[in-house]
Amino acid sequence: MQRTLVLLKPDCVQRRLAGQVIERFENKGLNIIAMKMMRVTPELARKHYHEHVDKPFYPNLEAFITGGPVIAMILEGLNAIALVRRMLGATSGLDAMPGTIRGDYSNSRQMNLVHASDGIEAAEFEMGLYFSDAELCPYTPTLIPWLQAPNE
Ligand code: FUP
Repeated sequence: MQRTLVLLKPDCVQRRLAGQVIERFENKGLNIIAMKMMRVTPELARKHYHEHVDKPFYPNLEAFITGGPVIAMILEGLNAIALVRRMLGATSGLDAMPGTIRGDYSNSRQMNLVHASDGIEAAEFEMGLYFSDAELCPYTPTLIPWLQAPNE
């Protein structure tokens, strides 16, 4: 089992797509173990996007991510980090395959609706940025035996 940090970005909230996106994660069998609506501050944006802070597109990215509420979640599941990234699709909605979240709903590189951690280290770092341990509500879902056979 893995955990990953997912953000429904301001465009996702403003376009009323949060329910449809969350439904996709639930349908796949992922477990929501933390969720909250919040505003990303410029300080948090700089920490989250520390790899991009010096890039020319960063000021626009910061204005976008701080420009409206986001919904932050921690999703848990089998191979969840790579799985959620595949469900999102390529970074730009113009390149993402149909059937992926970005491919189905986004036409933009910046307004690509959803963020998800891209590796184990990033997931640990980002979960710590957005949530305290006390905000996590892990539980054992009753459908676990119906998601994967015991010998897989
Ligand atoms: P991803 O891991 O798919 O979220 O994408 P990246 O880490 O490459 O980029 C982080 C965010 O910066 C993405 F959500 C999109 C945004 N971005 C731009 O706005 N312009 C660019 O030229 C590249 C990335």
